[in-house]
Amino acid sequence: MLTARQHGNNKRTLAMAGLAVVLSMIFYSVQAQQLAPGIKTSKAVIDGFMDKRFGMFIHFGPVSLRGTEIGWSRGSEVATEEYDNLYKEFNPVLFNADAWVKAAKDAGMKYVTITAKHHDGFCEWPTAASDYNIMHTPFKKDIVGELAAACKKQGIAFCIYFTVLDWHDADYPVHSPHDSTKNVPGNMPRFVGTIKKELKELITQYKPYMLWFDGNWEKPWTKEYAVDVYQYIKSLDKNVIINNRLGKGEHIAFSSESVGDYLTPEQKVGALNMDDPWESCITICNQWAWKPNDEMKSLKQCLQTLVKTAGGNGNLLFNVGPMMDGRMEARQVNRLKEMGGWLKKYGASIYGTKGGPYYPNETYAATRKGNIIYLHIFERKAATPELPLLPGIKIIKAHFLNGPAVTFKQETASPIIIDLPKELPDAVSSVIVLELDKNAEQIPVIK
Ligand code: FHN
Repeated sequence: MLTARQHGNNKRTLAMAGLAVVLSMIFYSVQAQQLAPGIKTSKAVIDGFMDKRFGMFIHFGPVSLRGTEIGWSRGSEVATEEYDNLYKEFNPVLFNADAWVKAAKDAGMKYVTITAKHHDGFCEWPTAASDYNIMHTPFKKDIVGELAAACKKQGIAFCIYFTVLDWHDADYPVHSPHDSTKNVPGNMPRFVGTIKKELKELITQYKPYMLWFDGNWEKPWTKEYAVDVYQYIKSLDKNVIINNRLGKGEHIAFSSESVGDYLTPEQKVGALNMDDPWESCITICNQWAWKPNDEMKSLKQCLQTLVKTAGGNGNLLFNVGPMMDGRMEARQVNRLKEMGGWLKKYGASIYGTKGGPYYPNETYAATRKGNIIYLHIFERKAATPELPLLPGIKIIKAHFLNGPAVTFKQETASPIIIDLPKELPDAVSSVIVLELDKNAEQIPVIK
């Protein structure tokens, strides 16, 4: 039986808690929906990111024990209770951060992005925010920390994937994308506090070059939260790059709802865009997390995806899903090595270039740097392919990159004709260097 004083205390506690929620709602609702001036990541930092052109995405977690999709298979192919207890048997004893980073470097990748926390809420670093983390598995090693250290040691940029939706956290009101009866009232102000705590750990302990946010499409997440979190992140590190999935709205175009530095088309090559920075995220197989015998893309598909992405003025974040024991599949590592072999020969036509001036198509794509256009020929559909004319620009000479001269015809009012040899130097993508009499980067894009 409560005494009058206890009863009074309880009422005061409840009133205080209610007041705290109301105040936080007022804070978010009146807080400027725009970022404070001068807080955006600088153009110089973004330009440096875009020069890298090619990164590794890694989707990994206890779900690899089932070979089903990370997050999404929770409560569908894998019962929620079973999914949420996989961590108790998660023991990727063959995880070797140096080997993962080497695989990325051998592929010619310049950055690595790991799922530190996906929608299932499992944290791959020893967070103080919850016990649902790697230190409470049989493995007990900091996957995020070891990967960060390996990236630093091997001179490749370390990046972190972090989701703003967490179907496992009781404070996040959506508990399943498959069954809304499982959803709960939650407590978003407290949830945002938790993710700020997690982000502070990740940013201060591992110093990521870029934060790849995800999960911005569900109702509980708002632009106000996104502005608050973006500004909070910038208070910790003004140079960390943040993708546009922190804010609301589309992934492939900026809008008034956007918060973040670059666009994120998914599972497709983004459209040619010389104004907004963008990065396509695409899987080397079909699933993001590891799936036994998943269909893997051919070298032609992989390389032409990279070239078309660069041709569109974008980056490619190419995903692998390591197996439950911590190894990447040998076939995926080999495919990446083949990509690296091509980039060793022709990387000058990808890294540090701009896309265009021609729109990529099924026959060719173009990148450019200084007074050079790199023309990427995917296949010899015609002996003499035509290029739209370049008004006021003269091609001084043409040759295969690291190869023989190429004959061409350029007349004032006609398309440019390239004379291809019977055999192209590369079966997947051959690169022709067009040396111009003017700066190629100033040419307006040409349909
Ligand atoms: O739901 C996620 C998905 O699991 C994966 O992480 C991709 C990667 O871009 N993003 C979301 C789907 O858009």
